Amino acid sequence: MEIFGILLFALYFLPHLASASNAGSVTRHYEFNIKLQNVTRLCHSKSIVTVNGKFPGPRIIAREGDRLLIKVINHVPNNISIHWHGIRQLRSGWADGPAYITQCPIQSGQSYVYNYTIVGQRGTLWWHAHISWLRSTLYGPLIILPKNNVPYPFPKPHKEVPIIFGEWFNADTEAIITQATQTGGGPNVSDAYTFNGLPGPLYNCSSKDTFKLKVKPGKTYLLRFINAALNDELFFGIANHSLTVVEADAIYVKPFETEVILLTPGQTTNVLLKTKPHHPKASFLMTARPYVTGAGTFDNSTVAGLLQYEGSTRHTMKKLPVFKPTLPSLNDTSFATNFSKKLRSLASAQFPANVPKNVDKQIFFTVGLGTSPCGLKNQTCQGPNGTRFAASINNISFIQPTTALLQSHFLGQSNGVYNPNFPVSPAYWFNYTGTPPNNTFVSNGTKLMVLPFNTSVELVMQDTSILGAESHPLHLHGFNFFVVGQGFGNYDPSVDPQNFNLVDPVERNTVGVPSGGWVAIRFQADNPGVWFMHCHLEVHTSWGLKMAWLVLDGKLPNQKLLPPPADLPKC
Ligand SMILES: *[C@@H]1O[C@H](CO)[C@@H](O)[C@H](O)[C@H]1NC(C)=O
Ligand SMILES: *[C@@H]1O[C@H](CO)[C@@H](O)[C@H](O)[C@H]1NC(C)=O
Ligand SMILES: *[C@@H]1O[C@H](CO)[C@@H](O)[C@H](O)[C@H]1NC(C)=O
Ligand SMILES: *[C@@H]1O[C@H](CO)[C@@H](O)[C@H](O)[C@H]1NC(C)=O
Ligand SMILES: *[C@@H]1O[C@H](CO)[C@@H](O)[C@H](O)[C@H]1NC(C)=O
Ligand SMILES: *[C@@H]1O[C@H](CO)[C@@H](O)[C@H](O)[C@H]1NC(C)=O
Ligand SMILES: *[C@@H]1O[C@H](CO)[C@@H](O)[C@H](O)[C@H]1NC(C)=O
Ligand SMILES: *[C@@H]1O[C@H](CO)[C@@H](O)[C@H](O)[C@H]1NC(C)=O
Ligand SMILES: *[C@@H]1O[C@H](CO)[C@@H](O)[C@H](O)[C@H]1NC(C)=O
Ligand SMILES: *[C@@H]1O[C@H](CO)[C@@H](O)[C@H](O)[C@H]1NC(C)=O
Ligand SMILES: *[C@@H]1O[C@H](CO)[C@@H](O)[C@H](O)[C@H]1NC(C)=O
Ligand SMILES: *[C@@H]1O[C@H](CO)[C@@H](O)[C@H](O)[C@H]1NC(C)=O
Ligand SMILES: [Cu+2]
Repeated sequence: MEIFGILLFALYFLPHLASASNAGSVTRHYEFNIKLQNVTRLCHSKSIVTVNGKFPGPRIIAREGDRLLIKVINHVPNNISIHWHGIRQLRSGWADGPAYITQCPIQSGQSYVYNYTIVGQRGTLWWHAHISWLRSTLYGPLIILPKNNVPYPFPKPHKEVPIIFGEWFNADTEAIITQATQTGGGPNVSDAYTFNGLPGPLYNCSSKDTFKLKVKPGKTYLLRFINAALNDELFFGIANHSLTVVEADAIYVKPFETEVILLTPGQTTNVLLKTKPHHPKASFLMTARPYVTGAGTFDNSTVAGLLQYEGSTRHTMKKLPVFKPTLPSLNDTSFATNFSKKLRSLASAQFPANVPKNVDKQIFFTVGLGTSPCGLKNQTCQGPNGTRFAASINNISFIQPTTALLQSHFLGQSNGVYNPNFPVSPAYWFNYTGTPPNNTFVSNGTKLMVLPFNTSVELVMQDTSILGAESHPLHLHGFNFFVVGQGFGNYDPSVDPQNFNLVDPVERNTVGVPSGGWVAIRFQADNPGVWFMHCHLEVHTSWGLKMAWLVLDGKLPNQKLLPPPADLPKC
């Protein structure tokens, strides 16, 4: 059974899969040893936090319906927690992973077994650290194959290849976010982007670290893309080859062809790549570079990998011409808009789009940047006009508690930990995408939005231009949602809902709030627990662009959060 024959590490996990191929749902055991490892890129060697010494981390491969038991053992000085990005975690919120939301961190020398079942999901997801900026090196694919003998709703690919985008920093990312928190300014940007940990030939001292996709002519490959970059949305393309998008965030979509894809951090997508019918006398670069809407400095570099047709000898390959793809310009918002409009649920009998048709609770969030006072006596900070950068939802910049929210809720000890009064709309109206208000200060707190079990929610997220309009990829834990509408300027509740798509909207877990615009989503709050929602640009999360939902238990026994596992870490 050769599924991931092309890439490194494949053999390591194939036995797990093979052992399950005849049975129904199985339990799969993994051990994640969190270790330091010296890794060199761009001629800079540094000690990074890894899983089992691998960078990027190992793949988890499972089937829909399987139970996963992943024992995470912390051998490093840092506190650790791991999030299984996009997994629904039905009634198993204790295994979701965000530090101080669903669990206290796994401290040095401790371990914790993440225990959950994959229900009704198949496709490409991923796992990553969910504490501070450690996900810069702690990440890897989480691949969910359909149940045995259930085919894909597209032709069976010849091979499947995960391609995970990352961001490489020569400096220690923990030092970078610590420094930014102290100064109040923007954190230093990365030195390179990577494909499967490799920056490629367009960077100095990096040609030997190039991702190569070796293909045969006349075949179809399933490429499983993941954007694990810390702070950047990325365009991607392959020279002279078009891509057919078939899935987004582990949900099948109506196939469409495109030269370029755009992924925000946190998003995943599966595409089919049809190779040329005959051996071309050329090699082809695949590249990725950022889509940027904000005003700050950013890493404007380009990662490249090679698409090589097998059979050419090393000697002839050297002489072949190499073609480069053309990517949209760094600020191409019209590409971003058109691309997101092409994404539609398959909405078939087998894979229906169960969009909530009636809305129990309508919610309006403003999302964006602002400032907070420097707070250092007689000093100025490095944010705008001597302030600190901050970010907020409905003007509330989230303050991380010192104990886990889910635990304090479950034990009835939420007093002094959080307030259950997150506002359903901003305190006052202003022209969200117009001239910024004079006062850019945000307020702060640890507030939760409480939802009775099975509430159907419509949430409009409105970008603000307080420090300049900017696209924010919002990620919701514990649920998928349907993206029913989007637009530019201020959302108009009397006009815009008429254009909502309730038939085949894309279903996903991370959506870009358009720069200077809004997006409307719907979801059914059918999963009891505390669920984090945050911008997946790590810098904005650090500045407070995050909040949490508390979904209460339902009446029936199977509508209640299960009790915490015995080894749940303590603060
Ligand atoms: C990493 O490199 C440093 C300095 O060369 C060395 O002291 C350390 O033992 C290395 N760590 C590992 C895990 O190899
Ligand atoms: C995993 O969770 C399930 C459901 O709560 C429980 O029955 C099972 O005992 C757990 N397994 C382990 C190894 O903790
Ligand atoms: C960030 O960049 C500045 C300017 O290049 C440098 O002085 C500083 O040391 C960097 N910070 C970290 C944590 O690497
Ligand atoms: C790459 O190296 C060349 C020559 O050493 C230097 O001029 C150039 O600035 C370097 N580029 C980057 C991005 O570091
Ligand atoms: C990236 O930014 C640097 C510094 O602002 C600039 O010199 C360089 O031309 C830019 N490169 C690209 C490819 O835009
Ligand atoms: C995008 O960037 C180009 C080149 O830097 C600039 O000329 C153009 O005005 C920008 N477009 C937008 C919409 O900001
Ligand atoms: C702050 O500055 C004021 C006026 O310049 C000075 O009187 C005061 O002592 C300073 N306070 C501290 C803590 O340095
Ligand atoms: C900073 O101060 C300038 C000049 O007073 C003002 O125009 C600008 O809006 C201020 N920016 C912020 C973010 O407060
Ligand atoms: C908001 O500001 C924009 C940009 O200045 C302007 O075009 C728009 O008319 C304003 N909207 C309202 C409702 O004032
Ligand atoms: C902002 O400040 C300017 C100049 O001080 C003033 O003219 C304007 O009315 C203020 N705007 C608001 C919304 O307070
Ligand atoms: C929260 O807001 C209060 C009141 O404005 C302020 O004193 C405090 O510094 C803020 N805390 C943080 C972490 O920004
Ligand atoms: C790890 O987390 C615990 C519990 O929140 C905290 O007390 C401790 O200071 C943290 N340690 C480190 C190294 O961050
Ligand atoms: Cu953001």
